[in-house]
Amino acid sequence: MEEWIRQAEVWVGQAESWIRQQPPEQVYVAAVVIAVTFLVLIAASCLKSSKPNTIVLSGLSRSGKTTLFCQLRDGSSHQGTVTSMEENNDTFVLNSEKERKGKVRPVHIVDVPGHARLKPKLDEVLPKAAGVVFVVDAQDFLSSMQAAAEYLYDTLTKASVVKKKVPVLIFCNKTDKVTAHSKEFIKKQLEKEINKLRESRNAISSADISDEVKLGVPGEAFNFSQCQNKVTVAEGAGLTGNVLAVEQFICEYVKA
Ligand SMILES: Nc1nc2c(ncn2[C@@H]2O[C@H](COP(=O)(O)OP(=O)(O)O)[C@@H](O)[C@H]2O)c(=O)[nH]1
Ligand SMILES: [Mg+2]
Repeated sequence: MEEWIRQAEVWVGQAESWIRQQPPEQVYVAAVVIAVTFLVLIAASCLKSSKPNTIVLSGLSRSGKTTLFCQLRDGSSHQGTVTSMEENNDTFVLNSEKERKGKVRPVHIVDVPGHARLKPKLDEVLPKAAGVVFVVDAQDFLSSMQAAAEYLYDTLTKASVVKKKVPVLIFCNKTDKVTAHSKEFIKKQLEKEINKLRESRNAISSADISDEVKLGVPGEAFNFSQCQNKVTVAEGAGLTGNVLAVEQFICEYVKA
C-alpha cells in the first residue's frame, strides 16, 4: 500500500513538472475545456432525467380510457372491475415492453375520468405531460361528437399544451365493432366541430382567458395540422388489445 502511495506521489510530481514546462495559456485552455465538458455532461444528465414521462389519457366518460389503461399495463382489459369515476394513476413498464431486452423506461400514466366534475384534474396533470392520448368512442361517435370536440378543443387550447408543444394522439377506440366509424371520418368531423367552436368561442371570449391559446389560422377552415403541437389520429380497440398505435406513441415520447 505504502509503495503505491509513493508511486502515486512520484506520478503527481512528474505531472506537475510537465505542466510547469507547458506555456501557461495552454494549461488554462485545457482546464477550461475540461471544466466545460464536465458542465455539459452534468447538464445533459439533469435534462434527461427531468424529461416528463407522464402520459395523460383523456376523453369522455365511457370512451374506454380505463380499459385502455389496464390493457397497456397488464395486457388484459379487466372488464367490469373498474368504474368510470375512478382515476387510474400508476407508473409501470408497458406490458408490451416487458419482454424487450435493453433499456426500458417506466411510464407514468394518468387516466383522467371524463366526468365534468373531475375535469379540473386535467389542468393539474397537463403541464407535466409528455403526451396526451385523447380517447374517442368510434362506435358511438355521432351521439357524443359535439361533447368530444368540446373536450378536445379545451385540451388543444390549453396554454400548457400549446407552449410546450405536447403531442396529442386522437385514439379512435372500439374499432373491433363493425359499426365503428373510421379514423378518417372521425378526424374530419372533429375538425368541423372544432371549427364551429372556434368561431363561437372567439366571439365571446377574446376577453381575459389568459391560459387559453387561439386555435388555427384566421380565415381558414380548421384542421389539426394547423396546431403548433403535433396532433395525430389512430384507431384500435382497448378491449381486444389492439393498442399498438398507443404503445408506439408512448415509446416515441417517453424515451428510455
Ligand atoms: N367493443 C369495445 N368496447 C370497449 C372497448 N374499450 C372499452 N369498451 C367498453 O366501453 C365501456 C366503457 O369503458 P371504460 O374503460 O370504463 O371507459 P372510461 O369511462 O373512458 O374509463 C366498457 O363497457 C368497456 O367494456 C373496445 O375497444 N371495444
Ligand atoms: Mg374510467
